[in-house]
Amino acid sequence: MKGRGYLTPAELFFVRNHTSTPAIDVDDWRLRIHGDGVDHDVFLSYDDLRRLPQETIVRALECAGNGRSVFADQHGEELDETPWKLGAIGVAEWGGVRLSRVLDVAGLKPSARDVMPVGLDDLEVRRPLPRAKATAPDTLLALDMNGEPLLADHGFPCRVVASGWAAVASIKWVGSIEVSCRTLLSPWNTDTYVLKGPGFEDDNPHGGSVITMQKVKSALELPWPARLPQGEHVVSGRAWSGEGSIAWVEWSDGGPWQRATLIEPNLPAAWVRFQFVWRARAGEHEVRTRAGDDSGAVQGDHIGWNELGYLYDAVAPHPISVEAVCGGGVCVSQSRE
Ligand SMILES: Nc1nc2c(c(=O)[nH]1)N[C@H]1C(S)=C(S)[C@@H](COP(=O)(O)O)O[C@H]1N2
Ligand SMILES: [Mo]
Repeated sequence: MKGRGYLTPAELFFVRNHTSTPAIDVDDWRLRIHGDGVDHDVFLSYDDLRRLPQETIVRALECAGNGRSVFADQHGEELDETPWKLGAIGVAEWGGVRLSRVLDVAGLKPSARDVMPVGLDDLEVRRPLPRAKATAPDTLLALDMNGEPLLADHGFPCRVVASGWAAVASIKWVGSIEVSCRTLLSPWNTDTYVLKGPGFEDDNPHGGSVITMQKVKSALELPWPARLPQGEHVVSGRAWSGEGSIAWVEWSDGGPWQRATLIEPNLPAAWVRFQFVWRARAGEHEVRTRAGDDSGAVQGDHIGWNELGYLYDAVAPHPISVEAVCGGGVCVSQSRE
């Protein structure tokens, strides 16, 4: 994303599929809304959705497993799930219809409790949203990403965008939505996408604590590990926080924490770009960043263990090896600084 502007281009946006991307013929596709939480079943076509009032919102989507490999390293463990560094996040402008409007077409009952969008991929990936989240003004059934129809990998013809929540709640390739007056469960809010381990409250019948909101995080826009020539560098990065916005970012190469400069825009539930000047001396370094958001949440140095390695929000030591610059047969070494 370095130098790429504020929004993540659709073709560079991370892709996370539990199975493969389904091929959907939009002319045959219908969105079915059903269950005891609505007055009647409805089937909506793509054109029906396009005819409902459209909105656009700029929002981040981040996988709950983002940072897992840093988490595993800090705990000295190996984890089987996807070993993300910090790239499983992107920010896009999403266009589409509020999910609440679509539910209203079917007559959402006051007694409705849970809303479960179901994907058309072969595992039927699905995850229930409590009514309050499903009907929040910024929960969208998105048709467009950055002004263009969704790409197949990102959920064409339509996907949920559940702002601020782990992106598993943002179901792609939605084919049906079940609305129920009872609690709905799926493997993706019982077996996985749940914090399991010592110290987690059990708020789910299978144990553990169901993941909803994302945390405060920051990352450098550098390869992992990075190599840089010795000298002054403008180092850039991005920081983000669930539904909040970022108040400040600091960095350190082992010395005292120093403020980084934030670069507008700084939208809530999206991210902010930051930069700082680093005088890189030859040798092996770890550069750390930490951010704080408008609710007062701050990135710490460490997080406790959870079995599936979710929601790593502690500081990530970014390995950078700095090479001495040689000219005319003379290498400028650290002592010449
Ligand atoms: N139908 C369906 N929706 C899905 C998934 C999936 O496998 N199938 N993966 C989820 C997960 S775990 C994430 S992180 C996001 C990734 O969205 P993206 O691939 O557009 O970045 O989609 C979510 N929605
Ligand atoms: Mo994910």
